Amino acid sequence: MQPNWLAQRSYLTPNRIGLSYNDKQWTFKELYDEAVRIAGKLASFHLDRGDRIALLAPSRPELISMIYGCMERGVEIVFLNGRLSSYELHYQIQDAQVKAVIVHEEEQHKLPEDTDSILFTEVFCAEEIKIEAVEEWSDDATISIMYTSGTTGFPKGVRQTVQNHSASAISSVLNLGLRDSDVWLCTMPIFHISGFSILMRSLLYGMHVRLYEKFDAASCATEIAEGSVTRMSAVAVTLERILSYMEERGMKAHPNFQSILAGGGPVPVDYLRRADKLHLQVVQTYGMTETSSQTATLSSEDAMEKAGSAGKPLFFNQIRIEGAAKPGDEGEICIRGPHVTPGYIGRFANRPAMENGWLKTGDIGYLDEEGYLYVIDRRADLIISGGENIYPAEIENVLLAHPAVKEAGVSGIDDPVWGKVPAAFIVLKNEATVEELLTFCKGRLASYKMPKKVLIVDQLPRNGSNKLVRRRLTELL
Ligand code: S0N
Ligand code: AMP
Ligand code: MG
Ligand code: MG
Ligand code: MG
Repeated sequence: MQPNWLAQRSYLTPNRIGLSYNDKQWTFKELYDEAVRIAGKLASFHLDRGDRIALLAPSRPELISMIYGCMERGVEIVFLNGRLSSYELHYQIQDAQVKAVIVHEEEQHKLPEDTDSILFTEVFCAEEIKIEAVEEWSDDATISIMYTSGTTGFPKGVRQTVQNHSASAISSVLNLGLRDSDVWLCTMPIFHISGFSILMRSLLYGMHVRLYEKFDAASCATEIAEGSVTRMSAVAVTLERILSYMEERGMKAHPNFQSILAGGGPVPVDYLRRADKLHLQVVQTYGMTETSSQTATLSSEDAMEKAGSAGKPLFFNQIRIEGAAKPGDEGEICIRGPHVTPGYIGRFANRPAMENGWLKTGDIGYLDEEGYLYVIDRRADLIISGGENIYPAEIENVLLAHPAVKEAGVSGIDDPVWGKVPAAFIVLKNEATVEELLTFCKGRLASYKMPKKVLIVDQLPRNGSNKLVRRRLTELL
């Protein structure tokens, strides 16, 4: 058991700032009092402990209030990615069997038409029912559920428990350190673990989160140069935008600023060199939804010598390379630790996340002589575009549903802006234009998943057993 984090944080450091947004700020006591009020309002919708809801909203203070209110009430939160199509959201809402979808009015239009939803304003204006305070949380209670796309094209809902989040936050701080003056800039989507983990760290450390609704290079660069924030999380694309902005204006990182935690995909080594010139420390990390964020992290003093590495495991975590006999041998990266999810919900509820206690990530990598991890290839065909994951099968399934399409294969191609983007290779059985195919995909796929190139071909590369060989698709370009 653990004490209710919201109550404990408010009890320990009531007057510290827990959140700021534009020119407004809130203490941990204010955040907790609001969470208690919202928990009472949620009760008036018959949302009880252990129930599951889905949440869709922009990253604004009212989202944070709603999240903390849900945590206070003890309801499991399924985070919906606001970039997804209504078709994709429909799948997740159905799969998660949620009791309610709570949606910010501005994003209601993104939901499938038949969705029964509760608006943010309805919750905020509801009658507050007096409920008994929950003093303790059990370690295996699920706080959050995030969908991560899968090789089959069917995304899996990953459970993230009290233990997962606390283990992750504690490991992180043992590695990065903490000062009273730390302020973590959060521009990452809260519906991804890259963003939500910042809130969990805030509650456990008593740390101020500076929230932005959207990533904006100018504001980030200014905060970094002024030292008004001390940490931030980024993916390669956002890191690059900050670097360019600062370089163009001759800006340097303020000595108060500690580091940028960069992950969600590989970070080009050249960015680290550019960051160094701006006195900006970049800490590379390897993490995922199934591990509630960081598993391995490379300290900035090792950044140049071990360029390209994702570092060593955090204190409670272990990394093993499947089948590797000696350092340098490549194989599947397997992870063990208290931060690893106990498993999935919905249609994957019966599929264990771990094998003999180890999470098999599907990523390929190796450990060098000193035990530094190098991630060399994404899990089975995964395309990472600007930190958003895309599985070829998701796009292929949609294309195959078009009456003119006989076969479809999707593969990632290099892109100067997003890192990788999807390209589709199609064999037709009836006539259709590329425009028709793209229009068909539009309502069904998030726009970042739309194929950036579509090629009509005579046949797709297949192996002896007639299986599509995605890696050879780009030879058709
Ligand atoms: C890069 C971002 C900020 C780009 O968004 P931006 O610039 O705000 O775009 P919009 O104005 O919304 O849209 C304009 C057009 O651009 C398209 N678009 C947007 N994003 C993408 C994309 N990623 N790929 C391709 N196209 C994109 C829009 O569709 C729109 O096009 P049209 O006009 O055609 O509709 C944004 O993408 C972003 O925030 N990316 C990061 C997402 C993220 O957080 N990923 C990490 C997920 N992984 C994890 O959470 C696990 C790892 C982890 O925990 C971690 C990761 C990083 C750092 C730390 C950690 C940690 O361990 O703590
Ligand atoms: P997600 O579950 O959506 O958070 O995606 C996690 C995936 O992103 C991992 O399984 C890796 O494929 C990839 N990834 C995360 N961090 C890194 C990194 N530092 N280097 C290379 N790939 C990474
Ligand atoms: Mg994912
Ligand atoms: Mg951030
Ligand atoms: Mg990702």
